[in-house]
Amino acid sequence: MKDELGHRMKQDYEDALRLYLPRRSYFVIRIDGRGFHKFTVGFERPYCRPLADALDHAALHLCQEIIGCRFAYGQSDEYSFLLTDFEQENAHLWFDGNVQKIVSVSASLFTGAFNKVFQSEKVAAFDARVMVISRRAEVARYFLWRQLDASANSLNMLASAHFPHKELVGKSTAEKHDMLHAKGLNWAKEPADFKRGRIVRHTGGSWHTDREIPIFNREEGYLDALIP
Ligand SMILES: Nc1nc2c(ncn2[C@@H]2O[C@H](COP(=O)(O)OP(=O)(O)O)[C@@H](O)[C@H]2O)c(=O)[nH]1
Ligand SMILES: [Mg+2]
Repeated sequence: MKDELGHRMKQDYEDALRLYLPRRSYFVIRIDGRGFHKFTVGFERPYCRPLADALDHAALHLCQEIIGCRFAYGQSDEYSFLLTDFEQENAHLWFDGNVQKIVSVSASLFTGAFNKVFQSEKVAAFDARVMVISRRAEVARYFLWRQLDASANSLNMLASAHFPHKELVGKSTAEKHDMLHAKGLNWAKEPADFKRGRIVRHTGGSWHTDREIPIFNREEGYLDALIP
């Protein structure tokens, strides 16, 4: 009775929403802080280094856990992980590509690792999504897109640390740069990781964070060496 009931429950309800990734492709898992505009109230502006360090720690932890992880890219309150499963004929895909497992375990591992090292009264939460990108050139464009977002975010963060919100609404990128220059501030002189983001990569047998990464579309060799 119990076995029969369990079989029917699984088949009728669990299996109905079991979704699998296709095999032999590129996959990106993106983790993003939930409601971080609120979670970060009172944090250092424009750049909160303890926040970035805790995100890097969590990303490093997840890179070690994900089967087939190639590298990760992080900026603001997010991290993207590239996975592949085509380098060997019998390569394994994490959780056999079970989408619900992949996103829920990714989010919980990242969330747990972050909260363990980040000193705060509040509990941070992260969501996760997974996507399939079949073309290699599109994978590079995905990471370029996130890096362009890092540059735009860091300019906005720097500007909002020095000007009230109402003075910034409707201002273009060039105008924000001009406003900062007028106060003797230069976005270009800000730290590279704040402007461009960070990479977690596997070198010399272990995972490391690279905080001095180039602009992806200026030094194409950098991403080219990371994407299989
Ligand atoms: N003070 C501070 N806030 C940050 C930093 N990095 C990210 N944030 C905040 O995190 C938010 C992340 O944006 P987004 O994911 O779009 O918003 P969310 O939906 O509220 O998580 C930004 O709007 C900032 O408010 C930082 O270094 N310092
Ligand atoms: Mg967020």
